[in-house]
Amino acid sequence: MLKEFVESKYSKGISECSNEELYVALLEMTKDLAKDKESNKGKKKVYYISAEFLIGKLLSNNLINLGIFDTVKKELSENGKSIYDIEEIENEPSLGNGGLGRLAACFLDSIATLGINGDGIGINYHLGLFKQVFEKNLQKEYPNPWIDQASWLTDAGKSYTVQFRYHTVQAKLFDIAVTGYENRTNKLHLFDIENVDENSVQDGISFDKDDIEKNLTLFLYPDDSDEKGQLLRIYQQYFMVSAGAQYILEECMAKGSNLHDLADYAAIQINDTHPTMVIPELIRLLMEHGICIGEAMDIVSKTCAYTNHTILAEALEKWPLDYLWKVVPQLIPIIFALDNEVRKKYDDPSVYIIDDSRRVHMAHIDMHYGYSINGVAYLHTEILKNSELNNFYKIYPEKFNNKTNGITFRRWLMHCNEELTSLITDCIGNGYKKDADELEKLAGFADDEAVLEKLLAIKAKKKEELKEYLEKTQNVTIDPNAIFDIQVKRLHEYKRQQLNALYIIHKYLEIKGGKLPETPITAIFGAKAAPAYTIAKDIIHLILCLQKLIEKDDSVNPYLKVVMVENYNVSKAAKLIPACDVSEQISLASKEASGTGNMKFMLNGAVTLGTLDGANVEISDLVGEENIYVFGEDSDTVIKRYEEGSYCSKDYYNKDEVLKEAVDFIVSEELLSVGDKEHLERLYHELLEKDWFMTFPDFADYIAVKEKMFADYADRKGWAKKMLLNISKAGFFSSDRTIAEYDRDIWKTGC
Ligand code: 26V
Repeated sequence: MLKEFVESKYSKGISECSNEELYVALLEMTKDLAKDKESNKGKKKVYYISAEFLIGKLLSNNLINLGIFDTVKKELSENGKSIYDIEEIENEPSLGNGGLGRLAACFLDSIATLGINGDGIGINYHLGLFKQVFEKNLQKEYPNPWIDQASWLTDAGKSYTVQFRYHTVQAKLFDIAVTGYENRTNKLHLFDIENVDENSVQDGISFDKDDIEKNLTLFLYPDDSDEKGQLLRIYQQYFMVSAGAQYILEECMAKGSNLHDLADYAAIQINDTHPTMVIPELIRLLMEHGICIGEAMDIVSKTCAYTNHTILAEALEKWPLDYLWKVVPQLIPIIFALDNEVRKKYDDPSVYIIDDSRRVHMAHIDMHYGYSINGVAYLHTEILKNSELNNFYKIYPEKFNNKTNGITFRRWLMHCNEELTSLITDCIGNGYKKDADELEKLAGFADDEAVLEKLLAIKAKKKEELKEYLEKTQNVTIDPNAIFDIQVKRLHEYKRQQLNALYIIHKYLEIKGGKLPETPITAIFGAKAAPAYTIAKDIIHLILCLQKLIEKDDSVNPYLKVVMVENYNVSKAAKLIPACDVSEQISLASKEASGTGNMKFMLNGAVTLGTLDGANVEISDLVGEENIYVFGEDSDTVIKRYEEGSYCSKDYYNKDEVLKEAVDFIVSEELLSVGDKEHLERLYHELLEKDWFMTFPDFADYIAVKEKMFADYADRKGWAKKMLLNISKAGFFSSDRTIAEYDRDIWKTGC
């Protein structure tokens, strides 16, 4: 099939083409095949609107979904070419920060796979998230361009006018085909301005934030620690929702909507608060179509639904009214009208949209004027209902619902772990690829020695592959016989990479003191820190310093290694996750809304070491206590301690010698000999004087449970059984299940 395409495009055979030529041919061929599966079926459409879609590389994913991956792979290899080499040519679009954006990408895959009529709406960032480079044991940020001549973007030939106070821009529409697994093709609509200047970036990732007409879609979430950054973010958000809303209305009207019945044609899912301005913008546009404000509010309230992805107060957007006034004055009267309605009905200032400091609470707009409010894991939704959003829950109990996150098995099993996919298929057949619940059947093999042996052999192979990859890309050597203990996710204090680092210090000191681990340990990290997040960058510095210190100490490195993977992204995740033994999910209980990495690891046969937070709670319930290692205080204890304001990290430090020793090591002579005083001292003081995310109270338990886990690892059969049971219970975390629930309870498309 590829042969004919290549011959007509290049007038030569596959074997004579370069990998670059083959990549372009495959890209074009895939686009054609995807187009054939586009569908107009369905009156009602879901519009999943999100500032982030962390789609990652698309070639193999699309080949799998179109059902031609194996054929293409074979055809290439018969001609001396490798699909894996060709995959490397593709630039990774980093159009997201982390879990939230990756979730949106998994959801698009599942929406198409389930045959639901649903598209994504977002922004075509030219440089996406920054590229992380380590220099002098510190994170440095560089631009990360991804759009080449040949790309997945298709110019849709449409544009919409978006009006700002001081600028008017054209929002050009580009589409990316979203292939469903053996099903229809949907679309990801990405809006862009016409004249982005990719070369205007100077010195790392700084650029002129005033030059809106050139820079609006240049970067994903540019540093918003200052006013200009925040204004640019408001520009980006309004740009996305205004163009998106115009597109939605146009499409619905073309299908016969008279706009009064918009809710019969559209369900708009607002992914976190970034797209919230779609609510006042739709009202404004409906009014332009002659609908009065009262009815417009009503129509929009039946069309929009909101997903909350965090309980961290600092992450909930509150835009100063003055900033909105500077960028989108046309929305101000509508926002006031929305606030007035709320004030008429409720006496409680905590549910007002505009607060006393003239800040607009974006989530409040969503909750009053959306018909559904969902959290992303059982515990998260309970916390929203009972504490964080309790005032809203009291008003609108019927709007609250839970939709535990999920991941697409096409990327996070079939693509990243072909060997495991084959083993599962040999055991239980192909059905689980479309009906993830069928994975349960695997539990029937828990005592099958041959299957357990094969499972261990696959893990060993993936570890060997990771070793080779890290040697090639980062020039570090790891021991494939060590326990691969992996924590990969954004760097944030609440995720507590610092707790893992304290364990490493503790282990280092033990080894120095002559107490050697039974099995060597390789601790692997991957994490980007927000450019302006000082302490997060200090934690990266600490980990890199530990890596250096241990690397050059031959008395320690046969037993313990640390590797910080540079520029952690979707492609690297696909290499790291299948090779993992121990999945670190150690956030402070109550703070991680769900997590989705935890699910990917589980599906690939890693065993979780975690707190009872986010979806870990559900993982724990499903696999049972034999097959997960839980430690730390529970969310009720943590929430209570915050309420009391009673936490004092020094009390723990003074009481616990082992903890004190580990913390003090951060500013020891040894570490300062490889590290930077300012960074290490700042982190040391932060922990000792604040430790806002309470690592110290969980330290002793973390060490005890981790030791138990490592001891259990030595019983290879017993461990393999845990791996198998984890895989067998992962079906619940398929995003197909999540999306089926969204459609059943919220969107009701009837597809
Ligand atoms: C954003 C920020 C921004 C500024 C300061 C601190 C801070 C802390 C957290 C966040 C996260 C915002 C929303 C988000 O990305 N949530 C993630 O959504 C995932 C998909 O639902 C979920 O699995 C993660 O647990 C959740 O953190």
